[in-house]
Amino acid sequence: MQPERDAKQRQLDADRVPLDDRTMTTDQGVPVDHTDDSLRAGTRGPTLMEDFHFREKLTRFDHERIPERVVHARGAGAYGVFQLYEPLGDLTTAAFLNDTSTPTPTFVRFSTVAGSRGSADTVRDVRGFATKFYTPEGNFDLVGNNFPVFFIQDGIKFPDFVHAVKPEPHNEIPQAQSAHDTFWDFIQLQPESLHMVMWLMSDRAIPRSFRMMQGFGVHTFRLVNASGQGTFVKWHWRPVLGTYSLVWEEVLRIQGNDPDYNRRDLWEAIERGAYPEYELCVQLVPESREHDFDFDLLDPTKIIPEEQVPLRPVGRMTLNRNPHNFFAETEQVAFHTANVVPGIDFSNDPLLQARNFSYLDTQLLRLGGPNFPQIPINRPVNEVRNDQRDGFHQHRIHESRTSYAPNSISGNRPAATDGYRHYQERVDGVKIRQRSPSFEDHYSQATLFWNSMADWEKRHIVAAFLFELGHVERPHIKEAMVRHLGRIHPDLAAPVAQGLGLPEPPRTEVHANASPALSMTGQPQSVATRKIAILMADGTDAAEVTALRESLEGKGAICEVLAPAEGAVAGIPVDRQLGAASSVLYDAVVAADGAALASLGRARFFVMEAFKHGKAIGAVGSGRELLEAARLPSDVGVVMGDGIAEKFATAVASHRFYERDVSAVPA
Ligand code: HDE
Repeated sequence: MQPERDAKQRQLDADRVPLDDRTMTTDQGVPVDHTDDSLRAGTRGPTLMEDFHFREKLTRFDHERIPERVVHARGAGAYGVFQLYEPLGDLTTAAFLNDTSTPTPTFVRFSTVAGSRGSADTVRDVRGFATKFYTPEGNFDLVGNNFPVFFIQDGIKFPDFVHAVKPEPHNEIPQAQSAHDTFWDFIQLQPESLHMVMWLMSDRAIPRSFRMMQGFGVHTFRLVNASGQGTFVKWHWRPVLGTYSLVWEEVLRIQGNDPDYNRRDLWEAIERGAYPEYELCVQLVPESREHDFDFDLLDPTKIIPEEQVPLRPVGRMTLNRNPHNFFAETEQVAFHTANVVPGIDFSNDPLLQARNFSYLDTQLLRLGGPNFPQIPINRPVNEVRNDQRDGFHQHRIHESRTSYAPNSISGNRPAATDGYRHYQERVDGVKIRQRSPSFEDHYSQATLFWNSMADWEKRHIVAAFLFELGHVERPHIKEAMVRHLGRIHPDLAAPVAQGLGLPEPPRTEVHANASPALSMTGQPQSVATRKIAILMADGTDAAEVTALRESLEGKGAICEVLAPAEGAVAGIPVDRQLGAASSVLYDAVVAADGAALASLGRARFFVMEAFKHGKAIGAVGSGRELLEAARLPSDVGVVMGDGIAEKFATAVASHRFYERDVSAVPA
C-alpha cells in the first residue's frame, strides 16, 4: 500500500516528469526524428555543425557532473514522515514539535564520510544521518551522524582533519579508509580525537544497515519556548529494529560482492514496505544545570551519559518512500545546520558555529549558485517571500516592482513581522584564539567508552586498531598511538602494543566508570527484514524447507534459495546460483541438502564463513551432512533437527554469536 501523499509529495508532483509514451524532443521542445546517427555530408563524410540535436545531446552529456560533496559524498536518500507523540510547548514554540495531528514530511540522506561518490558502502567510517523536516514554518535540518561525538572541538580544524583522513595527496591512496599514515598522524597529534576514534574502531563504524543505526545531532542545541526560556538539547535517533553491526572480515568481502550493500538494503526494505523507523529522543538540560557536568556541554567530543540525563522519546520517523531520481533528489539535497525554525536555536559549541558557515558556503559551489533552495527537494512546503533576487538559475518570476525594504511602492511588502527570533543570550568576552580549559580532558570519556564495552566489543576494537595501525608505515606514529591508548586503558594498549611488536606502555591509573547504554548488547531482537540463505540441491526435502520458510517469512524474514544452478530444485524456484552468491550478503544460513552440497567447496565455504562471522546456522533433513563436511568447530548458534523454525528464528534475531571461538576457522 502506498503511503499518503503529504504536503512535500504534492509539491514535488509539479516537477516530476513521468515516463510516458510521448515522442522525443530537443530541450527547446522540437520533435526529434532520429537520434542514432549524426548529420553528415554523405554517409562517409564529416559531421555537420548545424546538427543542433547532436550538439545539444553531447553538450548536455559533457555537463552532467557536478562536484561531489567534499565529505559525505557517498549516500542514499529516502522520504519519510515524522509523527510527534505529544506537544512540547513547555520547551519549544516550533510548530512541528507542537502539532500531533499532522505528520511532518521529511527527507533523509545517509552517507559515509571519507569515500568518494563511487566508493563502497561498508567501509570503516562514520555514517551521516541528515534529516530535512519540511515544517509549516520552513525547513529544519538535523544534520547528524551515527556517532554522538566528533573528532575535533573547533571547526577551524575541519580542513586539517579531512585532509588527513582523505586519500593521501601524492597518489590518492587509500580510498575510503582511515588505515593510513596521515590519518593516524593527525590523531596522535590531536588527542581531542581519541574519544571519537574509540567509536570509529568499534563496530559502530560498520553498521549492518542504515535501518539499524542510531543518529545523533552531536552538538548541544537549544529549544526556546514562548516565554523565551531556553533549554539545552541533544538530539538522538533510535532505530526501532535496534542498533546492529557487521563484522570486519565480512565487511571486507561485502565490498566486492555488493559495494551498494547499505544503499540496496535501504531501497529494498522500503520497496517491500518494511519501512525503517526511528524514534526521535531528546536529552534535556535546563540552563541552570549547564555547569553541573564534569565536561563542557559545548564540547562536541563529549556525550552526556544516558544514565545522567535519560532519553525522552518525542516522536517517530518512518521512511516510507524511495526517491524517483537519485540525482534530482539525493544528490541535490542540501542540508545546513543553520536551517532552524522558530523555537530551535544554537549553542556556542565552536564546531556548530563553524558548520553554520560551511554548509551554505559549500552548496554555492556544489549546486552552482545561490538559488539552490529553489531546487524541488530543497524547497520548503510553505511559501518563500523576500527581496533576494536574480543569480544563476533563478526559477521564480518575481512580479513585484520593488526588491528592497522598507519600501513605499509595494506597501512595504514583503514585511518582516513575527518570525524567527534569536535566543537572547548575554555574551561578553575578549577576542581571543584559545580553547576553554573546560575542553581539556581528552581521555576520560574514551575510557568510559572502553569500560562500557562487552568483551566481544573490546576484542573487535583491539582488532580494529591492529588492522589500522598495521597499515601505518611510520613507527613514531604507531608508538605515539600506543602511548595514547595506554592513557585510555592499559587493557586496550597491551594487546595492541603486542600485535605491533612494541613495548607495552607503563600501566597508568584510569577510572572504572561505565555507561551501559554505550554497549550494543541488549538491543531489541527481531527476525523481521533479516536475510536468510537456504542452500538447496537435489537431495532437499521440499516439504520441510517450505514449512521453515513459511514460518520465517511469516515473521518478516526474507528467505532466498541458493542452489548450484538457476531454475528450480525439488519444485522450489532458485533465487540465485551459488556461483553468484556469498554468505556475507546474508544474516543466517540454512543447509537443506547434504548429499550434493557436502562435496562442493563453495557450499562448504559458505557455511564455514557464515559460522566465522557469528551467524545463525540451521540444518534441515540431510543438510546436517553439509555442516559436518564444513567441520564447524562448535555448535554455538547451530540449530538442527526437526521443527527448528522457532528456535532458528530466535537464533537469527539474536544477530550474532560473538561468543563462538572462531580463531581457528580459516574462512
Ligand atoms: Fe559536516 N559537512 N561538517 N558534519 N556533514 C558536510 O556539507 C562540516 C560535522 C554531516 O547528506 C558538507 O553539503 C564542517 C559534524 C553530514 O548532504 C560540508 C564541520 C557532523 C553531512 C560540511 C562538519 C556532520 C555533512 C559537505 C566541522 C555530525 C552530509 C557537503 C565544523 C553532527 C549531508 C555538504 C548530506 C556534510 C562541513 C562536522 C554531519 C562541507 C565545517 C560534527 C551528515 O559543508
